[in-house]
Amino acid sequence: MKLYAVSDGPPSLAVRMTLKALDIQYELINVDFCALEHRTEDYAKMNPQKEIPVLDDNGFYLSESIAIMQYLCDKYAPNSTIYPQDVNLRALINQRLCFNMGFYYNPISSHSMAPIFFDYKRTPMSLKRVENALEVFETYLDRLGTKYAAGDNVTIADFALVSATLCLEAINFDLSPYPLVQRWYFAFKEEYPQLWEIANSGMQEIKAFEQNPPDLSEMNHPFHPTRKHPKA
Ligand SMILES: N[C@@H](CCC(=O)N[C@@H](CS)C(=O)NCC(=O)O)C(=O)O
Repeated sequence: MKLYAVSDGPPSLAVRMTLKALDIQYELINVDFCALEHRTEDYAKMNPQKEIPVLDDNGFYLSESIAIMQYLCDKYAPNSTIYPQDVNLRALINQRLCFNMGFYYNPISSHSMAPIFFDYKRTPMSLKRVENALEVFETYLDRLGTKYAAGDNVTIADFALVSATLCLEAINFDLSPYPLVQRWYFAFKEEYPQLWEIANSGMQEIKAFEQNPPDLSEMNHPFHPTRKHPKA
């Protein structure tokens, strides 16, 4: 099994945490985002979205981190507590995964990563969207009253949400107005040091880029705001 991953990419880190939690052996293939290794036509054969990560399980190619995490659990650890079979537990985990993908990670990534890698600006609006996402996560934790995002056991939903939240730590974002989010995040670090080690390696890289941004003029990424459309 091979995982094409970017070392500081939250979706890649969430998948790597899943592989580690399930003790699955695999080959980690580092994709160099700044060198645009994921924008090539060869890469697009594995994932036409040209996004990282991609799993290659003996010729079965799968992209989208949620789908990959669910596949790994279903195929290799169907009785695991990180993605249990119980319909209601699983529904809540799936809800939190969708929440992360559709509501939480996007504003966080736009506020933390896009200014570093694409030269977009941090604005009052991007900040408000992050605050809104954190408020909702705080509410979910409050209403469920559990240690982790979908129950008292850690699940793949926590891997996704931790990976998103670490982007905020990397830019020194103050989580103290969200005490339950902060408690959940610290509990994960403390209870799962081996999984946190994976997340932390990405967090440290983002932190270093935040302090010393990559040369975007060299990168020429198609999403860069000043890059002209190739057909223009
Ligand atoms: N929904 C995808 C998102 C993956 C994603 O956004 N990956 C980033 C790297 S962290 C990427 O490949 N972006 C493509 C680009 O910006 O060129 C997933 O969860 O796997």
